[in-house]
Amino acid sequence: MGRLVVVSNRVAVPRRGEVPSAGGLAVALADAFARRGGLWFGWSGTVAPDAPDVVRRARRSGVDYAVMDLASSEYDGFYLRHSNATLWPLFHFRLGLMQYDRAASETYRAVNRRFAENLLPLLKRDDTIWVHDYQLIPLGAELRRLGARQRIGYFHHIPFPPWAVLSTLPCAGDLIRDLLSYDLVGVQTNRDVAGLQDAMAAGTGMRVRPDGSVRLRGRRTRMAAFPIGIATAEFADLAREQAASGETQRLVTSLTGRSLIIGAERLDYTKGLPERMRAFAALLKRWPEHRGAVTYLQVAARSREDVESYKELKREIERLAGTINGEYADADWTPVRYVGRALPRGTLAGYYRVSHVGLVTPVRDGMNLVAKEYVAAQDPEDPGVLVLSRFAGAAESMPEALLVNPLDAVGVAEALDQALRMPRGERRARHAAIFARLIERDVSGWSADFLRALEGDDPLEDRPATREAA
Ligand code: GDG
Repeated sequence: MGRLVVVSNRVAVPRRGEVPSAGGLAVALADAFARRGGLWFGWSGTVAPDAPDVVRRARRSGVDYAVMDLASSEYDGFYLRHSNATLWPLFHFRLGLMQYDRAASETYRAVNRRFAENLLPLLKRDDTIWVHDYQLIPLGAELRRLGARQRIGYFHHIPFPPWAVLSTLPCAGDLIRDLLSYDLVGVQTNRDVAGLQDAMAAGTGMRVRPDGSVRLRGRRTRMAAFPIGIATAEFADLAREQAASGETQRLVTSLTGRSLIIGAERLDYTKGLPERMRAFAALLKRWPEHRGAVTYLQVAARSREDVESYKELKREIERLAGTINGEYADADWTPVRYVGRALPRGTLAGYYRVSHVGLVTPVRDGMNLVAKEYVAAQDPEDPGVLVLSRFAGAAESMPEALLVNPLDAVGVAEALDQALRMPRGERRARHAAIFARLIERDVSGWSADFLRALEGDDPLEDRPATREAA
């Protein structure tokens, strides 16, 4: 078996002796790297006015890392503009927020070409290459252009919209044709497979075969769903330990017996934060018995602050939190507690465990790992209730959560009211069903499934589009 070569936009090289960061891709790939060794290639995170075109190498815990810097103009065109202000809103169905700039789309392609040129000399003939996410869609095509013959797979972490949405991007045809350079294109859910196949058929005019593949000049590109999971058992252990910590107990004491609703995410307009604040306000307005009886804690980690729409979002959420508190607070009760920065992973795990409701209501999300972490963190004997947007990929495998439309403030408020009153027996039954699935389909299973399919021993024809639907 050859090496695994992973390419992702941002690569955090662990410091010497440091354990790779908990959560994220590092955990998902740890098993595969440990089994077969490998190389992780991508952007270092450093921006320099005229970044020299060099690749820096490091070896940590059996994994080779190779990273390159971006020049300021590349960071602007490739990252800030085309990736974050064009593709991110487009793939999340937010056409009103999408900005398009021809020069930035050319820089996006040029950076993908430079990634390919720098990666090619590091490759061995029997490597398996796994490319991650929308910043790098053209990378497979650029590698093929340079002669790469290895198996190359692509996993798309965010939603895949149908052609009617995707085609609003002037260069959509190029992007969809780029996908034909991969042997396998993985997405999160059945809904995304449908979007991808629709875009593939309409954008290229090619026929999608019943097995979910297309063929072009002797290459077969397969398309299937691989719903990403979390390190379920580890997160459950972490939450159990942290619940007893002084920090978590301080939170519990501060609630003075009130119920806790919790939300935590990157501050991003896809996560539905203003909509969620309005839903909480609707709960207090329509069900006065919850006034003074429930506290809503929202953690919003700063993200992409160089992009204008993110600055506006931050101001809007701060205004909404202030308005709700101004209207409903008492001298001894603040309805909304807003923390505008990231908290340590363990702290969040402990907070999830002592809360009564997890409120996860993105307006669109590829999967949403917070929903999975929230369920994993609960005490199985007395679990909290997950209120989840039906537009998160996670909803496809969590029918026992209270599924809501995040745009319907009153509907979300009804679900909150139901969650706050739910009897313990029902909470336990709903939690047990979801938790069993999270254990069965955890993150190491996800990467193993994808690689098995990419390397050919898994006939996708023999199974439904997602195993979770089986
Ligand atoms: C993309 C897709 C897809 C959040 N706040 C804090 C914190 N987090 C952690 C969570 C979770 C991770 O960040 C976020 O993952 P999500 O899946 O929720 O969202 P994205 O960052 O948008 O990720 C998404 C994912 O890729 C994987 O394929 O599910 O749909 O958009 O692990 O716990 N961590 C800490 N402090 C915080 O305040 N430490």
